[in-house]
Amino acid sequence: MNMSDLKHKTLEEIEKIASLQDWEELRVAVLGKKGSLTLLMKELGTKSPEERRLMGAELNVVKEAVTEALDLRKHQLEEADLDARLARETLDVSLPPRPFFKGKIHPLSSVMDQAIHIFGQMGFKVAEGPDIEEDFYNFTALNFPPEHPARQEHDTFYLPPGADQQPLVLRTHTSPVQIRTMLQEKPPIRIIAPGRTYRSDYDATHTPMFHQIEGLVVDTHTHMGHLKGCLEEFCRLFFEDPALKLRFRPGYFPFTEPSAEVDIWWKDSSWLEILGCGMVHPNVLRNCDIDPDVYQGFAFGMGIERIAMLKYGIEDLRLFFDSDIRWLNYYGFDPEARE
Ligand code: 2NL
Repeated sequence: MNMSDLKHKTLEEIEKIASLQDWEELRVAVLGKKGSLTLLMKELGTKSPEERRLMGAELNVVKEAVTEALDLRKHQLEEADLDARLARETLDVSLPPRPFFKGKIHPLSSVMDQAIHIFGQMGFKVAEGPDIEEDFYNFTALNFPPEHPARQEHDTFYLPPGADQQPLVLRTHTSPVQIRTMLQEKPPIRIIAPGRTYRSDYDATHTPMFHQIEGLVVDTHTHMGHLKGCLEEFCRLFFEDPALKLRFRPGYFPFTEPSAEVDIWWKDSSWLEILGCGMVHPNVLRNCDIDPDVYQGFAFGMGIERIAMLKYGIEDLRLFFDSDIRWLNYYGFDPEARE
């Protein structure tokens, strides 16, 4: 077959290719290792220089034309393939989505985060400490007398003493975190201590594990006005009511003097107690090597469960810890929601 016939025959065949598979077969038959054009190229070596020059030039022209025709046909076949697929595959946008389950943030975690955020904006830093505490940090340093009822086996979870024979307890409040901070850092101190706390109590309004946030400010001119302003600001921001009314009643804690209980005026109907506070007792400051003639402090403590129940109308404390996924789905918070 002469060169011109080969060219026309091949171009005709390319024109007739109907599938990408056929295309690949033809390419191999023409341009592959043993393809018709390849073999002709190889034959050049056996020709005289004169013939080689003439045939070589001709062959190159044929190869170029064939290659170009192959490329074009491949492109056409791919386009046709895609068109066929687009016509065949349709997307039914009316199909219902598959159900998917998104986790929720536990209301206690959310309330804790909210409180930390508010106090953070006021300049408080978060301090943390161990859940298992030494008796000294949990009671003694906080001016609890040895015979105080809270120290009784009955109310506090005691653990076998540690290596140094110090009695160990599950902390009954987060105050020991603040004792540790006062022993380690010099005033001015402005911290909150959020975390788990434990008391041997279980009924409709008490669980053996619960959560607290305590706050502590120690500086040279700290007074009750600062305490009242700080708590009023917190309560108004937390309960999202800029006009929320607060009432400070006299109270008693071994670690503050004077001490106060704070109530908020709730839903135009009644006073509700939400936290306790006071000026840090001079004995507590002394126990932490802080001179009460130079420094004063205010402190407060509140139960996270309590303020969460009030804010979100959660009726039963025990539901917080039942791990009922339906409850969590209802009362929990969307982790993707942004304020
Ligand atoms: C409450 C009352 C309170 C404190 C906690 C505190 C901590 C130190 C020194 C002095 Cl280191 N006071 N904490 C003070 C007053 C009240 O908690 O009803 N908590 C749920």
